[in-house]
Amino acid sequence: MEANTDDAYRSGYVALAGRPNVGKSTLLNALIGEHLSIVSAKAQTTRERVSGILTARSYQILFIDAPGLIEPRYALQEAMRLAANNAIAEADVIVVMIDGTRPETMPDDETLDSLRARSAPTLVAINKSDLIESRTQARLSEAVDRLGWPALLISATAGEGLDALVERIVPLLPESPPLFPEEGTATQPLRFFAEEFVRESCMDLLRDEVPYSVMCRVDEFREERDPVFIGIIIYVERESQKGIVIGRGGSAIKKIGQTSRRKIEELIGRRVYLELRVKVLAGWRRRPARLRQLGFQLPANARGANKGNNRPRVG
Ligand SMILES: Nc1nc2c(ncn2[C@@H]2O[C@H](COP(=O)(O)OP(=O)(O)OP(=O)(O)O)[C@@H](O)[C@H]2O)c(=O)[nH]1
Ligand SMILES: [Mg+2]
Repeated sequence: MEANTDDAYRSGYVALAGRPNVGKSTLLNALIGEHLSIVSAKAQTTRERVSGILTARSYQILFIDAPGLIEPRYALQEAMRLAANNAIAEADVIVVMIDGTRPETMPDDETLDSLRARSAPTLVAINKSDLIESRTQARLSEAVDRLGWPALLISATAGEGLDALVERIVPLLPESPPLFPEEGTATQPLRFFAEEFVRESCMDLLRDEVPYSVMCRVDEFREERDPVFIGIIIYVERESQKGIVIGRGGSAIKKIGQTSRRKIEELIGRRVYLELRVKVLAGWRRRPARLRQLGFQLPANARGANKGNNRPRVG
């Protein structure tokens, strides 16, 4: 992709902002050409920002895939919303994504106001163009017109419109030498990806509330061994969920291990021995202090387990 027509080298941060499930992570992966950010058919998959670097002869873009823009109802969602807000606050260019098959996946008015207040160059990417039906067209055009930003149709899964999107972004970036090394696409450590790939398999293979109660943490990582030894703890919130993650005779955890090991091996290009263990960390999603210990950044006034509306809610 070569989009810059003037001589200046351009480089900057581009935030992918949008409601859950509109395809932000799929787009990040498609733009970078690697599986960096986990994707699932379920909403609220991404919990922390994931960055990918796209380097070309005349520009370098750091794309930030962030959690979906949600109305937080408990502590983990507050951390997710903060991560999304921070990505928007740091961006040189904002790409607001909507799911073209569901015009109602527009960010809410308050969010739109705060995006406008940022007054950063903003584009709208209408995703899932491969699925948009003609009867949705009118409603979609009306919704997009109301946004008032230039809009492009894309399909992250089919790879359509992605070159055009990059071509629109590049002239909006500041003139700057590359901000990151020119080789390499990821900015996060291997451990992060190992944890995320196990969680992605959990999102795929487990149902209802269970995948939302899963959190993965590496507790042993031995790169000097062959195969590389990676020990990961899968935390759940309740004893009953532990049984579900393990499955009858260990069948579920075996499947989770097989699928995630393959993804980790592909990323690091080496054979991996993956050891998974399941532990209960009671109600971790609703406990701000616990979440901070686990490395999540929360707003100063994050609500605790007994305050506010803490009904479990997904999607
Ligand atoms: N048909 C079609 N499906 C898509 C497209 N882009 C993404 N999807 C699907 O949409 C679902 C959600 O994709 P994600 O990339 O996880 O969405 P997200 O916006 O990152 O979601 P959160 O992390 O929950 O905020 C997945 O099942 C994707 O395969 C597209 O262009 N066309
Ligand atoms: Mg995502």
